[in-house]
Amino acid sequence: MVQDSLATAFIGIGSNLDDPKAQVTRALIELSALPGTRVVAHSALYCSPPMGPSEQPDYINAVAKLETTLAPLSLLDALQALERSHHRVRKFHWGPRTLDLDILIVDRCVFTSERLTLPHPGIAERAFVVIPLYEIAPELTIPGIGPISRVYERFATAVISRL
Ligand code: A4P
Ligand code: MG
Repeated sequence: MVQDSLATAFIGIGSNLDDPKAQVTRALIELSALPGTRVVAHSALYCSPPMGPSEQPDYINAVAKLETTLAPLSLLDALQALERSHHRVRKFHWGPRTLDLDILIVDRCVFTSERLTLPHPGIAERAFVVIPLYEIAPELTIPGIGPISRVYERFATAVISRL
């Protein structure tokens, strides 16, 4: 569903299979081609060891800031179609993937429904989300959580490198 109003959304992008840097770079271009959508900023690419099962390659992550007329569930549909077009296969929880696109934040939305929770659960616990998000939006307040600057401070010693 396309709504008249423009929403600001932050998208977490992750990959650890089949040339992850190229997967993330291609996803940034594809996001800007979604209907009614512009990528207004994106972070650098970051590399970090896997959270969860450790027998999988390191991840490349980035965060993009969108302006979009897509309603949140339509945005989720569009992102899942992009994941499928990158041949994502779900094998096990937190397993390796060619492309993961998470809706981190949409405006000030705080809600849980069957298919979508906003902000994305665990947003404040993941260095690979908080560090690129802070890079592009240091003044952001995460709805229901607080200023990102406070959250960012907790990751001073996180193992993650900016490419
Ligand atoms: N869903 C609910 N809310 C959302 C939302 N805000 N955005 C539902 C996107 N999807 C949302 O998603 C499962 C279901 O969640 C969807 O069908 C949707 O209806 P998924 O992408 O298959 O699940 P996932 O990615 O395995 O789990 P989750 O909880 O998104 O975990 P993460 O945070 O993506 O963790 N290590 C490093 N270093 N870097 C990574 O990027 N990623 C993961 C996965 C594990 N370890 C990692 C990384
Ligand atoms: Mg995910």
